[in-house]
Formats: sequence, C-alpha cells, structure tokens
Amino acid sequence: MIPKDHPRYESLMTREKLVEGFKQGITALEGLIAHGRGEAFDYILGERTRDFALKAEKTAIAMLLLAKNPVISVNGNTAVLVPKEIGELAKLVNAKVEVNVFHHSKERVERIANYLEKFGVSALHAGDAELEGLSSARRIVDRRGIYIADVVLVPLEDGDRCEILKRHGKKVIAIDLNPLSRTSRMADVTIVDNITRAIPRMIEFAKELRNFSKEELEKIVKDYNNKEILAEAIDGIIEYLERTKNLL
Ligand code: PTJ
Repeated sequence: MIPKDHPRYESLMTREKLVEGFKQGITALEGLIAHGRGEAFDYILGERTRDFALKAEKTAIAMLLLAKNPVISVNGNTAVLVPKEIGELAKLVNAKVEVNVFHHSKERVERIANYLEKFGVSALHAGDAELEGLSSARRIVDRRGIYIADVVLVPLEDGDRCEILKRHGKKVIAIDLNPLSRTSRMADVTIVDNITRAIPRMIEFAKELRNFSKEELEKIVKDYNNKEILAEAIDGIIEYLERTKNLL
C-alpha cells in the first residue's frame, strides 16, 4: 500500500499499475524495464509536459484528424497505463485501436484486447496480415487496421517498426520520453512526454481542433518540424539539469 502523502505517489502508483499488468499477463516483463528507462528520462525533463511536447501533441491531433484511416497502436504498457483515455481519444479523432506487441503470443494479444474491452475499447487484433520487411512480431497486424492505415500513433515503440511503417508510406506519430531513440528520430511527429500526461492532453487538443477547418489543420502540420522539436527536447534536458545544478 502506497501512502497518499508520499512525495512520489503518482510515480509509484504508475509502477504499481505496470506490476499488476505484468501479473495479469498484459505487460511484458521487458515492459517494466522499458518503463524504468522512461522514468529516468522523465526525471531529467522535469516530470512535466514541456512546450516542445505540447507542439507535437497538437500537430499529432491535426494529423490524426486529417487522416483517412488513423490507427492507435496499443502494446502492453499503453494498455494498463491509459486504457480509458485511449478509447476517448480514438472516438474524438475517429481512429481505430489495434493491439500490436513486440513480445507476441496469441494469448497475450487476446488478454490485452479483453482488458481494453473492460474500458469500452474494441481493439482490432485479428493478426491476419503482415508488414513486409519487418522480422519482429510487430509485423503481425490487422487487415482492417495498421495494414491499411495512413497515420499510426505508436506509443512506447521500438525503432524497427517505425522505420518499416514509414517505408510502407504511413505517417508515424511516436510517444517516447527518450528524444535520442531511433524511434524518436524516425517518426514524423515525436511526442517527448510521459504517455500518462500526453494522452489526456491530446484529448483536450482533439476537443479543440475538431472544430478547425481542413486548411487550418493542414497549416499546423505544415509548420511543424520534428528535428527542431527533438533539438528543443534535448535543450530542455540540458536547461533542466543546469537549473537543478545551480540549486545545489
Ligand atoms: O508490450 P510489448 O510486447 O509491445 O512490449 C513493449 C516494450 C515497451 C517492452 C517494447 O516496445 C520495447 O522494448 O520498447 P523499447 O525499445 O524499450 O522502447 C520503449 C521506449 O519508451 C523507451 O525509449 C522509453 O524511454 C519510452 N518510455 C517508457 N515508458 C514511457 C516511455 N515513453 C513515454 N511514456 C512512458 N510512460
């Protein structure tokens, strides 16, 4: 039991969700390690949503609203951290949700889909198509989802699939606290923010941007430069470290 007044209550509760997810066979053991890396980056980013993340989150929503077949890809970490929010976001931007995992078994995919169902989210998971050029299990997709998608939101990704999705002509939006990762550098839009803050903020942007014209949304996408955003994220880390050092 984590006391509510613990200074790191939020962070510890997030860990608990992932541990519970692991016990239920939803989160991969490797997912716990991946979260630890994410936590470390979040720490040196100041554990808050920074301006560069807000710009990327807004652009991501514009891109999803402009898409013909947008898909939100869900893995074992995403499923336990923001299940209800994924459903809400998908509705607002009219996207499909698809289970896609790196550590694959048919049973695990079913378990993730069933878990999402409890939160009212119907996730595609037929695994009836393959993304050519990718050797990891992430190649296994749904014919009605990622296979035909033009824009894919990929939280907590590994770089390989990001590259292949792009080779298949899809636009990729990544959520990754590590601005140096291959995924971050490969994606069209990289949201350097914790998924637990990013998705709720994206829901707010979706409510606002739904009323924008196609031209206004296109302008948001056109004015966006992912390299600049990643550079701002790295500067953000340096600046946070400098400020913290000066407080010693
Ligand atoms: O459920 P599966 O089988 O698909 O497996 C999921 C993991 C996460 C194990 C798999 O995708 C993986 O190995 O990912 P990587 O290559 O470790 O990359 C995960 C990235 O997500 C890392 O760069 C982390 O910094 C980042 N990350 C971890 N937790 C968060 C995060 N980014 C945003 N929010 C987080 N909470």
